[in-house]
Amino acid sequence: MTDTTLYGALNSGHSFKVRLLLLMAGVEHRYVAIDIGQPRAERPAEFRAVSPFGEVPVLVEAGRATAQSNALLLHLSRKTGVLGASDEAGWTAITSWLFWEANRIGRSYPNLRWYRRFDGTGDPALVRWFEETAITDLDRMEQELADRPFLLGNATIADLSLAGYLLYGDDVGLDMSRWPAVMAWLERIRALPGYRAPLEIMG
Ligand SMILES: N[C@@H](CCC(=O)N[C@@H](CS)C(=O)NCC(=O)O)C(=O)O
Repeated sequence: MTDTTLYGALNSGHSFKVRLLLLMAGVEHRYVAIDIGQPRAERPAEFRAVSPFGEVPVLVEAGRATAQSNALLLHLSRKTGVLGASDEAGWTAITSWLFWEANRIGRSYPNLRWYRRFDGTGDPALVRWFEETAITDLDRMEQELADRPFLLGNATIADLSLAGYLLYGDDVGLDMSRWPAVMAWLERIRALPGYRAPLEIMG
């Protein structure tokens, strides 16, 4: 019986990247899918009791709950030795990408996807802004990945973090062929040992 539980949601790339790392690292855990279409107050009491911000993902280990996907990636990578860095400079570089993700591609693309796929009522000016910022962010990643297989050379949690939502492969109204290095990088992530597709593990 495991003392580790991950709460996530089917279409949450933030949850997906954490579950993927748990599976790739072989960490025994229970996964509980939360329906985030439900109002917060109606979600299961078990989840409401542990979720500090009302959001997924939340990881509970031996009774201690932690939120924020990138904090969880750092914690799990340090604990298991999987997809981490070999020295302090490497951890700093990973952390820098994780903060960039939280502020840029982890905000622009998921919001664009939300409005294009799940909620057609978004203010067109807002949706356009998410589209413009997603394009800027993908351009930046294209530049970065043009001359190396992964963000830091070898695969790390920084790759899982930035790729989280992109790995769903949804049509969000962007012509992804504009970013061939990003697309090739996603294929390299899909080829990593233990990789599992989002819809296979998040339901
Ligand atoms: N910064 C957070 C973002 C988490 C987040 O946005 N979670 C969304 C799903 S992807 C959520 O729980 N939405 C439902 C809600 O806020 O009630 C992280 O990286 O974990």
